[in-house]
Amino acid sequence: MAKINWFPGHMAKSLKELKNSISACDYIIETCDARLPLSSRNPKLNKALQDKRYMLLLTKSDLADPIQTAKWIDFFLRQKSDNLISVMAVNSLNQTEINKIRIRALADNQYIIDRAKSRGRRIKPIRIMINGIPNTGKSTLINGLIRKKSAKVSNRPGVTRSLNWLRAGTEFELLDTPGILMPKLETVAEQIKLGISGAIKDDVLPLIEVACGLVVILAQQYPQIFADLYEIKLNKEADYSTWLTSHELLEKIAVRLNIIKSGGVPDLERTARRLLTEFRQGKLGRFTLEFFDQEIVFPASL
Ligand SMILES: Nc1nc2c(ncn2[C@@H]2O[C@H](COP(=O)(O)OP(=O)(O)OP(=O)(O)O)[C@@H](O)[C@H]2O)c(=O)[nH]1
Ligand SMILES: [Mg+2]
Repeated sequence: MAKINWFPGHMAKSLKELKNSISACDYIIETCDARLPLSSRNPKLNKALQDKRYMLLLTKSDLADPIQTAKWIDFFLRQKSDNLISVMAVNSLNQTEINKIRIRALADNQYIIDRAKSRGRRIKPIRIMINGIPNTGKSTLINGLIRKKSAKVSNRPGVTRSLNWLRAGTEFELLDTPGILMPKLETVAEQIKLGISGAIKDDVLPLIEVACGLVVILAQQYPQIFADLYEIKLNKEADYSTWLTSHELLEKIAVRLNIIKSGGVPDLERTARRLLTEFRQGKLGRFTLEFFDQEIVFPASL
């Protein structure tokens, strides 16, 4: 799989602006995708902002495997530090869950309110920067916290293109920021997982390979779903970590869904698109793509 490089101009510009804005913020909420909590973090960005206290928020938890999400929260809680104050998971489409985030963010910053009170100063809203890689639900979270559809949201990555302050009542001022990916993605596995999750623009992705990557993960971690969703029985002897076997499985799915080109050939491009769309919408079920206690074996480069 060729190296993907998707670091458009607005990301480079925003990275600089984020560094400049950080001193005006009291706290950070870093969003990452609950289905791939390591690969969906940007170490470069975190290094630039490292001195601020922050909450790590695993978003889209309604799409992730709940058992694995609980394990990941535990994993990050064990890494708590002076800066990493809270670790939570959220379905940002659910207002009750958003309210829990609001309460935790207030509690984490109560000391600022207490300090202002003790000095007889006016209590100002807590200023929170929301950052994270593209499409991890930053703008959605902000709209939930301010209870208005003010920030633009879309199922495509790279929608927010500039920094934008929004007021949430008297409690918070929230800085919506553009999602910033790493300029270079290191491994095939990382590219595949980010591609599946929707963090990289589909136009720059080899969709068939990404869909094969999804098949590889599902066949290793959730093999039962092939029978449940497509009535395909996996061969227990087969090695589903290769491009060849995953291609074959994708072809079987195409046949099963009757996605066929003229001449009776399975249409892999359309099948890949359909599989990825349904996965991202949660229509296939709740799945995690990355496991802290198990390695997925991915195909080597093509
Ligand atoms: N199922 C589910 N979908 C979510 C959740 N949070 C956000 N979304 C969806 O994810 C997509 C991306 O959300 P945005 O809020 O635009 O993401 P963003 O991080 O602001 O993206 P950029 O501005 O491109 O960096 C939208 O289709 C949202 O509806 C969640 O917790 N669960
Ligand atoms: Mg956004």
